[in-house]
Amino acid sequence: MVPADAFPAPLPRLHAHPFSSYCQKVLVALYENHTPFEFRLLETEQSLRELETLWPMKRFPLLVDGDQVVIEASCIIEHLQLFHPGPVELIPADPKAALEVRTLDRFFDNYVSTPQQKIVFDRLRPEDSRDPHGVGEARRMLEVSYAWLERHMAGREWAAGTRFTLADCGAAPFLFYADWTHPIGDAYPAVRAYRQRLLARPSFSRAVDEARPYRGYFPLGTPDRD
Ligand SMILES: N[C@@H](CCC(=O)N[C@@H](CS)C(=O)NCC(=O)O)C(=O)O
Repeated sequence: MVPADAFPAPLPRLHAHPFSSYCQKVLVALYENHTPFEFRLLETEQSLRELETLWPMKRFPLLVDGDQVVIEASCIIEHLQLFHPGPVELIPADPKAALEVRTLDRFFDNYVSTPQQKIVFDRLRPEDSRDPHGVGEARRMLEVSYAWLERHMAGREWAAGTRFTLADCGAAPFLFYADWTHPIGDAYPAVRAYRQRLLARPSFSRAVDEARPYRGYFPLGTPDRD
């Protein structure tokens, strides 16, 4: 008789890069719950071809778990909670509380990360293909987002209240890079304090440290801090 655990299931495999904000969002979730996983570093041509075979959009992170291929950072975190739950419940069981968490998760993806990436990707374009109008719009959107978040964070520790959730997993890398891209000014003390709390969280602090060797990749120039 072969014991049931003689052939343990393979670990979920994360195709990712440590410097990518969306990958850090998932890494924070994995580190919060000390979830074992295999890291497939997207660096070589072969690793990028492998990604394209799994997901023709070639966007990352991507999780392979058994026969499931899971795309999108938020969905990967939802998947981890369903199939590899740990002590930190990143999406609350209560549906109304979960809706608030998912709403804030959308806020950080769409209104912090998207304009931040617009500015960074514009800098990577050839100079004669840049889009100053779009970059101006992205900077204005970030200002509006900081102002909204300043009011939202008043009296809160984490984005959805007293517990660290999915929303904070994204907020951590997105505010980290947003501040490098379009500084969070003195007019937003609650947002700055929240960013500092996120940086002090062991899960995110680990992700930041693992990404340090790649800081030269940041096309706007890396500030001498964080
Ligand atoms: N909506 C995706 C966005 C992922 C994303 O934009 N990833 C970036 C890295 S941070 C990427 O794949 N960049 C490669 C590219 O744009 O080709 C998610 O939530 O996971």
